[in-house]
Amino acid sequence: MILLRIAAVAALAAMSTASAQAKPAVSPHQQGTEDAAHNDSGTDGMPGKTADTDRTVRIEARDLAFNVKRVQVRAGETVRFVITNTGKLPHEFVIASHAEHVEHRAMMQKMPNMQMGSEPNAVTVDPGQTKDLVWKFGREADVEFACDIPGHSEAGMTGAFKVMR
Ligand SMILES: [Cu+2]
Repeated sequence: MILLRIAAVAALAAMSTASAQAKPAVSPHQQGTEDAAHNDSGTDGMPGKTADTDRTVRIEARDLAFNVKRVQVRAGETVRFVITNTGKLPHEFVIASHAEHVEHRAMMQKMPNMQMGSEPNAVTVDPGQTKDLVWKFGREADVEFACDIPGHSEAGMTGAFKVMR
C-alpha cells in the first residue's frame, strides 16, 4: 500500500513535470482559460515524493479555519502535510501562489460541484477524514495554503508559508 502510494505520487509528479516541459512559451495574453490555473504566475514549488519527506506538519481544518495561520519552511524542503478535518463541512487544503488561489476560487464559484482533490497541489478532506499532501517548496516566497471552497477562504480558511532561504 505504501509502495502504491509512492508510485501514485511519482506518477503525478512525472505528469506535472511532463506538462511543464511540453508547455510552449507563450506571453500571458495568449494563454487560454484552460491553462489559467497553471500559468506562470504560479509558485515554483511542486508536488513532492513521500520518500523524500524532510518533515511532517500536521494541520487541522475546522469550520472555518485552519489551526495555524503561518507555517515556516525552508527553500527546497519537502514537507508532508497531514490534514485532519475536525469540522462538519468538507474542506480543501490547496498550496498555490496568491494569484492561483484567486483563479481557483473564481473557477469554483462558477462550478460549485467541481472537486479540487484530483489536482496535485490540492486535497479535499471530508469531515472526520485525514489526508496527505506532499509538497517540495521552491525559493518563491509567494505561496499560500487555503480552502478554496466558496465562502471558506473569505471566512478565514487561509494561511501563509514563510519560505526561509
Ligand atoms: Cu473549507
